[in-house]
Amino acid sequence: MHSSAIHDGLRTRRLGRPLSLYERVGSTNDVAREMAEAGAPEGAAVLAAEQSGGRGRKGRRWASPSGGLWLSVVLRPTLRLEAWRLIGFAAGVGAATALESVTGRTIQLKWPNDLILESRKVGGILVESAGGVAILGIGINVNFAHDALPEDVRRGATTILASLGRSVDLAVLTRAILEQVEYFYDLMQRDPKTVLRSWRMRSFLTGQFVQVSGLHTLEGVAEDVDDNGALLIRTASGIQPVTVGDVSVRETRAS
Ligand code: BT5
Repeated sequence: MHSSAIHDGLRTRRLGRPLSLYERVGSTNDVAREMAEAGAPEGAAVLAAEQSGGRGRKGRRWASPSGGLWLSVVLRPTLRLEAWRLIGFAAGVGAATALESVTGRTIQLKWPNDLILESRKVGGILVESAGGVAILGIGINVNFAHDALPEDVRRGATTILASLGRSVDLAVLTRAILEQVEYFYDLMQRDPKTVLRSWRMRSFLTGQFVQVSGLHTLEGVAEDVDDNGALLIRTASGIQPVTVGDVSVRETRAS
């Protein structure tokens, strides 16, 4: 793909300007970080056909075979530091809106950063901040078969091709993502409550009995996400806000 395939008709002011395309990189977040250190403006973006060292949170591996959408964007937010954690929520709402418009399927969001299609993970978001810059990474399993994923992630994961039974146009999807993420990122700086309201409407966990492993392990019913982006869990000893951690849905409530 040539970058003009994405640029032609791109309706953003900053995101994707410029956009660098690569066949294969280690991690697009590392390439974007280097671009930011060399002075790239807010919105500069990197898209790779394949990543050999894609990563998730806490250094976890992110499988990135050819046919996926592996994108990173340089952001230079002028937010209070506490508000930086909302970047991932704005990006989640934007990416979900875009993916939904291109596929016609409902996309949910699983706290803190997963895109969910038919109860399985179809994408993830990784925000890495340092030195006044946030690198926003978005990964979506698009045009590759389910068995192109490593065996240990298959059970909880899906791809657009596997779910729809057809490919989608990556240039169209990339454009939609840049446009929607820009919209919700800008909205977040003016009106974070509205972004969080949109996030809650897509929440996969709300009402489910979950187990959280983070600083502490706890179990309870996921109630809501508060205005700081914390997940609220109703436990036997009351509502507990969770700011970091991983959540799994429990099939049955432990008695
Ligand atoms: C994430 O982390 O979900 C964030 C993923 C961000 C990937 C993008 S791609 C562009 C940019 N460049 C990068 O190097 N990264 C970003 P986390 O919540 O920590 O989830 C990681 C876990 O998801 C792994 O431990 C696996 O269990 C599972 N996993 C790995 N690859 C997957 C895939 N392709 N699809 C679904 N699940 C996957």
